[in-house]
Amino acid sequence: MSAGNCLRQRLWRGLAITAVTVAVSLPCGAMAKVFRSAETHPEDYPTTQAVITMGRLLAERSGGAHSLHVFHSRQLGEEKETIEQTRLGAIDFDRVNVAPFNDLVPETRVLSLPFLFRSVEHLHRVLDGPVGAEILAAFERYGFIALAFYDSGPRSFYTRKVVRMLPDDFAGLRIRVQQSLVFTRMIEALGAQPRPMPYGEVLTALRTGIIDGAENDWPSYEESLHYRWARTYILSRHAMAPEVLVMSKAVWDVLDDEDRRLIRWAALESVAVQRRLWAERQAVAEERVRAAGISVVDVDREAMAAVLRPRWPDMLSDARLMALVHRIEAVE
Ligand code: GTR
Repeated sequence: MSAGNCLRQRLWRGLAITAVTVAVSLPCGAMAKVFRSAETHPEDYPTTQAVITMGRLLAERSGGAHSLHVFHSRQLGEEKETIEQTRLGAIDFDRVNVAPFNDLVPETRVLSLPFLFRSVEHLHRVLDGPVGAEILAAFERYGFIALAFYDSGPRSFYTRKVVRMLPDDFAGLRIRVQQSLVFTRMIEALGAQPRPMPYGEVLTALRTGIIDGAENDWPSYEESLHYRWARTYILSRHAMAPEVLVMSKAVWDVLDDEDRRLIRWAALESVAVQRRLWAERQAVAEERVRAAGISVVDVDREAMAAVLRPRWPDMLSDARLMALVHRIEAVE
């Protein structure tokens, strides 16, 4: 296509999408694209809305040349599957939790460790600082460009039967975890039986009694309807594994520099949106499940931490990663 045609085509696209096309930011030769992004949660969920926001920014700033469609509610599959599809380039973007990445990208294991982050502020300082940047950069070796971390609240256990003492009351219980070695070993260390399975299978497993419990943050516990079957929410707040937005390196590699800059910029812009929506959603989700009559149980978090922290090396199963842990601990 000639440069003139290319420019005209972009302008028309831009005009069709935005009322005022300020600039045609794509250099000629760059390809217009409708990106596909995978998401496990429904459309109104904070992570989904953040990626939709990112797509809107991308469309606006590319003069309408690019757009992004979020396939929410697991339309493209469960997280392990979408990760693989993204690695292959069949899916362009993927928003998942770091836990299903733990086996593939070892550095992410550190972020899943129990009782590592002291507070949400501590987590943000780590993710927004050099350690966060290093972990994002580590994805590239495995076929992904990691663009941003999103918030996920502290994860707590929830069970079908009433559990009061952790770890004592946990012995033998079948607890669903994400498909991650860190979480699997954590459950073993608590004397329970880990049942790694995809998110979309948990509701049926709880309903039919195949598992006795699971663990997640307030918004997931509410949105997934797990609270209807696992009526005891135990405030263990044992992990804060964040969400991550990645892009397929196979797709990234054929983009030009301007598109890459645009994508990085739009992804970072969406972080503030996600954090705000997340804080709101957490409060609403907690309120809804409490109103639905679940029992909320306090636990001795110190006792749990005393059992789990010495097991970190085992959960990481890579001695090199302890250096990252120490750097995180040292972040004020
Ligand atoms: C949620 C997370 C999802 C998914 C889910 C799970 O907190 O937002 O991406 O990983 O947990 O437990 O599978």
